[in-house]
Amino acid sequence: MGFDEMDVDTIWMDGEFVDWDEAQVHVLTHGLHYGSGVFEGARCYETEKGPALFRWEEHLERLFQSAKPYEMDIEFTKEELTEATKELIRRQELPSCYVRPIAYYGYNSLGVSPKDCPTRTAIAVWPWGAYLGEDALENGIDVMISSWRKHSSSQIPTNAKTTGLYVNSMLAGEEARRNGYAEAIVLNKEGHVAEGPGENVFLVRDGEIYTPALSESILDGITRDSVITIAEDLGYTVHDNVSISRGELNTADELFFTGSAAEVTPIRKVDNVVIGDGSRGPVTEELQQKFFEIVEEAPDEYAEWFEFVDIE
Ligand code: PPE
Repeated sequence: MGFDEMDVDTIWMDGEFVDWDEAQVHVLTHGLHYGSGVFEGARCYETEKGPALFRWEEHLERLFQSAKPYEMDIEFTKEELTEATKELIRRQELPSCYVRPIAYYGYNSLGVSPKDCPTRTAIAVWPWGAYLGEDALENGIDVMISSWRKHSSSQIPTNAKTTGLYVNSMLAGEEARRNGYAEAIVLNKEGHVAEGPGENVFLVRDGEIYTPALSESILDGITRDSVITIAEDLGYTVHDNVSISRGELNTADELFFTGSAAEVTPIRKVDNVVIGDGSRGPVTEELQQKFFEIVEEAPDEYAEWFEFVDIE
């Protein structure tokens, strides 16, 4: 995201709509020093029925669940956060955008214990195109297996979307890009395939679909869940409770990433190994097309996935 290309001037902070330039925190903010924030990333799509937040309920639910292990009390209700988000989208007149809610321990006393630190909450929205580039959606990307392992869920709750976790994602992603790859795949402590730095990973073999189990120290991705549902609705068998070994990536017919930002992105190479025929595979293409058709049409069949912004 380049901040200069943004056409956004308002951010919601702790109940107020503030100017972009005023949306600041104190340098002794707890979350800055210790990574004690939880956040979400969702998309608002320009559907044929108007702008709509995609799977917003699930994103809000995960935000509140993420706060739990950190004993963080988000001082706003889901309804208030929903209204704030819709109002931000209306005010900036954005037909489609990315939505980033965050809750974090703010400034009071410093020290690892967040005692007496207020929980602060903010929401920003901005236009965000294809996460890994338009070309990536069609032609796929080259990824490397990171030399960094993902933290284990016995070390930190990996199913909570916590800001501090993302230094691991940063290390893995930057290592990949330094080496000429678009993105990384990160193995977990056991050496099984976990996920990307900001994506879940799927494998297609002999017409069936596989994705690592939630017990593999991954984020319970909402796009992962959407794609599983779409695949099953299309008649595919999906194995979402399995371990996947590194070697299985090489021999897969197809691989792809999912994520709110990444949507459905094909993977054409892992390290230097060509996956399938080295382009977007037919199953990936079918799922991707269906995914984009759904977010474009907001069909009745998937009505519960959409929260309309109600622009006048
Ligand atoms: N794993 C990780 C580690 C992750 O960060 C994401 C989302 C996913 C899986 C997919 O989850 P979901 O979005 O619910 O399908 N990554 C977000 C952050 C991207 C960023 O660069 O920041 C996202 O896609 O919004």
